[in-house]
Amino acid sequence: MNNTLNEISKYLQEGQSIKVRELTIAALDNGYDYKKILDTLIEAMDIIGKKFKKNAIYVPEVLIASRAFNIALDIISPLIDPNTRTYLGKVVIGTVKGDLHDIGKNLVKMMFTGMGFEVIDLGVDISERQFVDAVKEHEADILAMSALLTTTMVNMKNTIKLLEVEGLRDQVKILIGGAPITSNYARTIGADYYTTDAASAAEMAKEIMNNNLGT
Ligand code: B1M
Repeated sequence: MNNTLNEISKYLQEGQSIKVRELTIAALDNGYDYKKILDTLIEAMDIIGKKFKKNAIYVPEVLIASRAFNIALDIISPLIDPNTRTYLGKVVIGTVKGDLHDIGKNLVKMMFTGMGFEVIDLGVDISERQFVDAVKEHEADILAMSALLTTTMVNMKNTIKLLEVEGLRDQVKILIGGAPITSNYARTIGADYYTTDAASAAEMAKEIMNNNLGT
């Protein structure tokens, strides 16, 4: 990797969004292919994800790195021809009904985006009907649900039931997470996968798309 790309990577990992913005604009002005810059950004976010997983960095560092990532992405996005843009897959994500916690969900979303997924973020307090309609409308590969309250986790189960009723259950893989969720709970309610953290969620989603995981 050459100097400018190295610097973009370094400043992104440090969460220095002004520097990342300046260098991204300068790189484009100097004729760099936007794909190379995008690869650099994604690789840098991947490093952030790995460090976060190892507890080498914490939530604030991930959030500021993600902000720098998004600022650079906003500069690059208009250059990406929608006809040639390729994604690893499509993810519908949201926090379940009755639950307003979104910090973890946003981290998961950022890791998915960094990994190369197209992410449709429904936000918080998402009903079973909203999840199911979004899966249908966007033909999602993965439905990712987050819950932080013991009182709201049941809405994951209700969403899976509604997917079954609508005949959509076999068309989408379901990944769930959040502080009160366990692998046992995921199994009990018929979700396909569970992960403890945002970086593992993105890695697992990649494996799902590569068909490297059984359910
Ligand atoms: Co709330 N809250 N809160 N709260 N809040 C908790 C969750 C609680 C544990 C605090 C406590 O009592 N010790 C408790 C839940 C108890 C329980 O149900 N067992 C609680 C409560 C009770 C409440 C209210 C009911 C309080 C009240 O009003 N009486 C209320 C509920 C509002 C509602 O949702 N309807 C409430 C409100 C709030 C705030 C609005 C003030 C704020 C949320 C702000 C926001 O999100 N925008 C808030 C906060 C900040 C917390 C704590 C302090 C921090 C949560 C957080 O963001 N953690 C939390 C206590 C705690 O956890 N220490 C607490 C950081 C975040 C990165 O972690 O979201 O766990 P987390 O995400 C992790 C993993 O879980 C995983 O990845 C992330 C790490 O990489 N993950 C996934 C998350 N989603 C995933 C999805 C995946 C995979 C992994 O795949 C799809």
